[in-house]
Amino acid sequence: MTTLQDRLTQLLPVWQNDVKSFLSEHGDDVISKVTLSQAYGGMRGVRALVCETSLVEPDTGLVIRGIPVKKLVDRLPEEILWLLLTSEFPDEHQLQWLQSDLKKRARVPDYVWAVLEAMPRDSHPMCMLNTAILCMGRESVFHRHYDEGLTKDHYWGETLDDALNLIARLPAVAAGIYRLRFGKGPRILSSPKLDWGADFAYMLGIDDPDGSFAKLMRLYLVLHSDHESGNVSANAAATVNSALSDLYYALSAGLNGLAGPLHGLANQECLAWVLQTKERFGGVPTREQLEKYAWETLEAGHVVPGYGHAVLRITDPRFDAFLDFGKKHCPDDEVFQIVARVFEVVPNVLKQVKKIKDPWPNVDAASGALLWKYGLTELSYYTVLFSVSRALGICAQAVIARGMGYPIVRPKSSTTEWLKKQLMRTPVPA
Ligand code: AMX
Repeated sequence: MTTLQDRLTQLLPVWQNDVKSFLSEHGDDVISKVTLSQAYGGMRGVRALVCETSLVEPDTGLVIRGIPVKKLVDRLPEEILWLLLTSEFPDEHQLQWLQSDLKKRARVPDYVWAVLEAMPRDSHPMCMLNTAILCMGRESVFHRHYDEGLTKDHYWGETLDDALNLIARLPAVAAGIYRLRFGKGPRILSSPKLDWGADFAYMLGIDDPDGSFAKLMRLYLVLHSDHESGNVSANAAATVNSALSDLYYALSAGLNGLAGPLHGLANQECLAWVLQTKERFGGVPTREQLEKYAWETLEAGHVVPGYGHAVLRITDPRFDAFLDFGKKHCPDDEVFQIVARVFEVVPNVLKQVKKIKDPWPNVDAASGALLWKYGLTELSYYTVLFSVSRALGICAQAVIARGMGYPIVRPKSSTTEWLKKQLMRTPVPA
């Protein structure tokens, strides 16, 4: 039976040689140009990064290692982790190995709980999660071995060790934060029999008589796992990783970015917006009421959370997957019904605002309603769930970056003065 370490030892030299010969033939070819608007506009659309784990094109949405995300909805998050890292699904033995390896690494050190318990009670759960990740950094295998003189060809193996340790512990850390921060009672210990996603659901302590909350968590963890490398969290993590900071620093950097309302925090804001409409209209609003409310939001200078995307120009397939789950498991739930109705109304409103490039729902537009239905009603916790999932992609990208020997990230910046000198130069007469 091959372990992840064995398989990557076989695959990495093949990938390295492939890229080496590709570069030697095409190293000077141009793949993108940069306009002044792009330089000022968050580099939108500039193709200047390489990411092997996934691809997001405007008209298709997330594709993980060549497979559209819609075809991955019945897979376990552990299978996705293996896929992200190796470009293959694990066979039955490999999956069992990965699951038992994660179990062996899952114990959260006591000092993490002591630090979390010492934090002010009103700390944001994302701040608690990132604090926990950073304080576990003292255990970084990469860091320790780097200090002992680790050579470059071994960087990826130690980073994989860090990745597996982090991924193994994150569900327990995140569930512990939930129970501590929201007064849910003592921590629930991991169950040795459960898979990674179901165990997370179990440790949260949400009532789940028919097992459908565990199903939702698995789906949630698969859908948020990766979204190529240009988004704020992946990009921040990759940049920090490129400095050979250990994965605890890199993951934390990425998740600090995920905590922003234009990125991962949008799921919290989106459900808040949906609940406001419910309260204001005393139940499921009519289409007319929703349309009016959407305009009011825009006219007040706010975004409609859960809608729009920097890359996508279609309904996010991850939103579709959540909508399908809701239709199956809670079609009569009022909050879910509002989410479905918002989808019927809001794109038509946003289409009328010229500057908005994507009027369609993104992944955050539906997930909160489903969590709410299962009694996970603490909105400020939602980005922590997103984080546990996104750690899969961020960690996989970091291992591959180290395995491929990518250099430190260092794009060039310019001042407005320099740009003006370049672009406003009086043309030389012919
Ligand atoms: N509601 C109102 N205005 C919106 C909007 C929305 N849903 N989506 C875009 N706009 C506005 C932008 O704020 C921007 O206005 P400005 O020029 O006055 O600053 C203008 O339309 C052009 O934006 P864009 O090119 O269409 O999008 P972008 O790439 O700059 O931003 C995003 C993308 C996601 C930040 C934006 O659509 C947004 O703020 N959406 C709501 C928040 C949200 O759902 N975020 C989650 C995204 C997915 C994720 O990371 N989890």
